[in-house]
Amino acid sequence: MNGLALMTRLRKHTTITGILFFSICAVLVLSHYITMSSAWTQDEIIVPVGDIPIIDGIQDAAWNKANVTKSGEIDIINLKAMINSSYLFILVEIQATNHDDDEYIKLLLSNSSDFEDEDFIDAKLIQTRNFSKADNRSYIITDQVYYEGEYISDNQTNFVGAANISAGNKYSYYEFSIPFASVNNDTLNDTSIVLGNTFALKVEFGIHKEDQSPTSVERTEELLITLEKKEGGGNGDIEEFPLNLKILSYVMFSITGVAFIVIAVITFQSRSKI
Ligand SMILES: [Ca+2]
Ligand SMILES: [Ca+2]
Repeated sequence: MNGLALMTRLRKHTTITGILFFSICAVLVLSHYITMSSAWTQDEIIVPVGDIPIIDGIQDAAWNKANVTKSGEIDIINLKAMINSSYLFILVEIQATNHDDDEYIKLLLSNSSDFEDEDFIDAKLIQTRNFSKADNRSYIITDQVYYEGEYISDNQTNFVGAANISAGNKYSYYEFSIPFASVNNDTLNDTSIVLGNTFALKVEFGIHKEDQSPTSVERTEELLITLEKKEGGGNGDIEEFPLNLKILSYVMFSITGVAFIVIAVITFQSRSKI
């Protein structure tokens, strides 16, 4: 083999190695980006008219009429939402490997579709105690308001909530009944909930033992919920989820990336044969 042939072969190997290295890096970066960004499987949902659930921390049949979305990587958070004429009902299911006796769920509610920190003026907290012990399991509920960078208790709690654990699967359930503005229009401390409007919402999941600071706090990305408003009422058939543009953009980006890599390899191989 002469020097020119050796140089050509070395250049070919270097280029193939470079393309492979670039491809692996691109896949790793892309997969990491998808993991970090895929907060909700549906990050915009229409909240349909459903049934009235019993607020007891148990997932009853009424929730079959709710729309649902999922978040989380290790601790899975399933969120179901539906309305009747006066209340927004939200069920949060936590599929955690190990539940803590002092775990809590806090719903953070924006007064609109805006989702800067200061837009989430309202928080509904369900704090559990002795949660793994069926005999003395309990919970407390607190309405909160965002004030100077933190959530403090409202003067009045304007929602009903309950928490429990399913005996069958050990998941924990947090059930909320939140009144519309027509029932409670406390625009200083609470989100003013109106049919047809879109609200941003986040779910905070953590552990808060008495007289200690919260630990293991996980907060989802924002979820946009639009309260269904049907002309003339009706029983509110569940609507299809809107197209998730974020996930669609990931798929299109991935396909374009793979196509680019294939074209680059074919082009190089064609040149090397000339
Ligand atoms: Ca229930
Ligand atoms: Ca509040």
